[in-house]
Amino acid sequence: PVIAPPSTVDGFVREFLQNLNLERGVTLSASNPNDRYIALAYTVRDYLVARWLEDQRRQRETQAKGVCYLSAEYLLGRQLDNNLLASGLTDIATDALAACGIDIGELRELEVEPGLGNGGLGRLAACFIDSLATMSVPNVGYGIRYEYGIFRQTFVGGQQVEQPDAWLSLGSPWEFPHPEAAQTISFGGHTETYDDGGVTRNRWVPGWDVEAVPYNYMVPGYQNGRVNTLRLWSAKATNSFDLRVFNSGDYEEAVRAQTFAENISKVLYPEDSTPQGKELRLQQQYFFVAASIRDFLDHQLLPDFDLTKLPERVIFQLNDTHPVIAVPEFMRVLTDEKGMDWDAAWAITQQCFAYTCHTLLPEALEVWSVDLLGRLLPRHLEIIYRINEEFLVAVRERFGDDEMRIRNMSIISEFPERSVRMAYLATVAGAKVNGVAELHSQLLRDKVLPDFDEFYPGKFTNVTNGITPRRFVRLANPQLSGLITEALGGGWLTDMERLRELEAYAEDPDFRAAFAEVKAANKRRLNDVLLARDGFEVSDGHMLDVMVKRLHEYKRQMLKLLHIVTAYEGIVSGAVAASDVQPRTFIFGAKAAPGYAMAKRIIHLINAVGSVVNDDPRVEGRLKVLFPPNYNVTLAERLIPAADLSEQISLAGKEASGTGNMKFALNGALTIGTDDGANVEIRQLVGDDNFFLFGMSEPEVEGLWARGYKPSEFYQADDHLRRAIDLIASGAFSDGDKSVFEPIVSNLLYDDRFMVLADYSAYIDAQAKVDAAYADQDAWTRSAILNVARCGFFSSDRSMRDYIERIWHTPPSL
Ligand code: DL6
Repeated sequence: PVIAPPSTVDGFVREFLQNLNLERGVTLSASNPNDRYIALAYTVRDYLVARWLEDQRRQRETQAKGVCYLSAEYLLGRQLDNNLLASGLTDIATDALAACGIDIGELRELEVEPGLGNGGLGRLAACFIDSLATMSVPNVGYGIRYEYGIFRQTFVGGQQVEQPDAWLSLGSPWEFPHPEAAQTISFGGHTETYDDGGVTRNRWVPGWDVEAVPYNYMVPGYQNGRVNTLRLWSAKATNSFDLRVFNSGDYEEAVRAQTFAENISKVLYPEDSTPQGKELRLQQQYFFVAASIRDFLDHQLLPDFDLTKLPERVIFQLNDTHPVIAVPEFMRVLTDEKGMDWDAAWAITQQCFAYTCHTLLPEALEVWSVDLLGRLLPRHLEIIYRINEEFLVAVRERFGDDEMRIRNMSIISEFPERSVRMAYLATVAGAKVNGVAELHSQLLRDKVLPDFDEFYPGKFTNVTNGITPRRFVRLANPQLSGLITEALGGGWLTDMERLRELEAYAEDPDFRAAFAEVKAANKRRLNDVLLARDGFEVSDGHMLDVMVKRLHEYKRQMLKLLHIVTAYEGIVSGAVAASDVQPRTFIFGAKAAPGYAMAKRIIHLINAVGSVVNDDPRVEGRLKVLFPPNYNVTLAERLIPAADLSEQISLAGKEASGTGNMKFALNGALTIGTDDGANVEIRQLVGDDNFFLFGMSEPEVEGLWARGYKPSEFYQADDHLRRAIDLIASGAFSDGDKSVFEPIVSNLLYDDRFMVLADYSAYIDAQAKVDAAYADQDAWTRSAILNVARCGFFSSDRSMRDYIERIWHTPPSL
């Protein structure tokens, strides 16, 4: 048995020094900071590993029902602090390192976060596995160990330039590679029929294969001794070198196959809402789900496991459409490999999968051309055809020969090319389908998949997203956490509804003063971070107005920017005295998909407006625009606790949920937002007095489209709007060159798919209310406290409870 080192400062010191010597091959005095960071990480691992092994042993023995979470993305953030917190070792480790003359804070800063996700979807997966471990629910998270995660963003002349994210270059101490446990994953080839004792069956004769090597990560629960597993797959060539070719002297040819295979897990696709339908992406998707299913069936189950009992043992949760190819793969394994008959296999499949949809944008719903799918996975295409055939027979039985409906519901679409609609396949196969906020789930049923909702009563449900309070409150905001613990005592971090008890404290002037001091301290801390990182200063006395999220037109960073340009134009035109302006610092954080030209132009414009506004003496420093590059989880943890105002301003009906909105509210920022995604629920919980609502509702958006939306009419009708747009068009932010931002201007005036101009005046009015409210600091603080007190609902522990009760039926296994 593995025994954890003693939980004392001495014990920690000994283990740490041993790791420096044995794992890094250096003495303390000869070690460099990276040696020390890695030895520290190994030391923390040493404390967790005994529990991890024990939990795996017990799970194997009890075969309790568990969740296999299939996700192409996990945006984990840094691991060190989280693992120290979970294991209760933070103080011991700090003291132990101090005893060795090392400041643990310096080592913390060396960790490169694994950016294995694009944004909300990947971060949600990371929050969920944290909550499952904290709730002692059996779970393996399965995904891809991309060698390069989300690109590192830099700005050159205000424009985004992408750099590769070589997060593994200094070593990754949190992972356990298992090359000996690699799975062989096949692709290509053809199918054939054969005679199986008088029955004609189909089988796959693949053309090529790769190895999937598992890398295991520990997922410790919060101070409960539980450690679950995250298993990420890395691709390797099956025969690294074809010796024959190598010996013939054709070195290039010999390594070509290796490079080809290893490309599969090379890089994360940096699009979060416009999948490109690239072959490599389908390879990635199949690669990781095939390896995961095989891993589950061959290694997690006992050898004599009765496969008809699978629904009592596992649920595979499909995180968006990326892993949906798992459905035909599971069917293929059960029928072709395990010899189960089709109907029995299908009945099991329909109980073992559930699907979460994370979007309403039609372009984000993945489809794969039949051509490509048939070439890469010919047997899977046959299986999909059969699933569809039987499904459409059932649809006909129910609705008659309504050809329009059949065409609309078919998993195979015919236009613009014959392709497989992965969301439909997931809906047909899944026991449950859920959206990620009340409004989103409603729109999913009513607008995206209405025929399916009618056909499958009870299949659709909602689970509103959540965020882990361990990372986003306790670690990100230690001072606020301390204040809450002083007021409520311990225990709230795993029972966030208890934050309600803070409501009474909102009425206590001493508590309000302490709360305001925490916010001020978080702003000072942010100032230090931004100064060191980017040379930015956060001025005293400024309201911090923050918009951080992926850059996408539907999220409407442009609307935020028009507000800034309006405020600036007011000052420079003399309409408003600078001295009357409420000082504000606007902070943006956003990456644009590298191929998304309009998003990149908007980034350029934000930076351009920033450099003009920040340098204009007429502004008297009362408006400031900061855009720190490379927004990531680490920066979020510093920015969010310092924010006063959270910008959640997507066009109603476009943002599925949002999770940043929850993080801000739980850290005491007030939201200015539309009635979209989880904003709706945040507002319902915190109350209208503590939320700045503006803009069209979803039905109003639909109504305006139906009547015919002409953005130029809004431009003509609104003086402020016209002046702001004219200022951009005049070249004021591009050294007089009118052409630079012309595409943005004409897009707004003549297209404006996301109705920025239609919501502009409501937004400006709401911002005036924000200014007025902020002038009364004490009342603002009271609202901020009420936001914290009333948002416990948005803990991902609650989301997990909802999934468990309504979808998974996987109780804790202690
Ligand atoms: O559910 C997590 C997250 C939501 O909070 C966001 O609202 C949603 O945009 C995001 N979805 C995606 C996938 N595709 N798109 N678009 O990233 O999921």
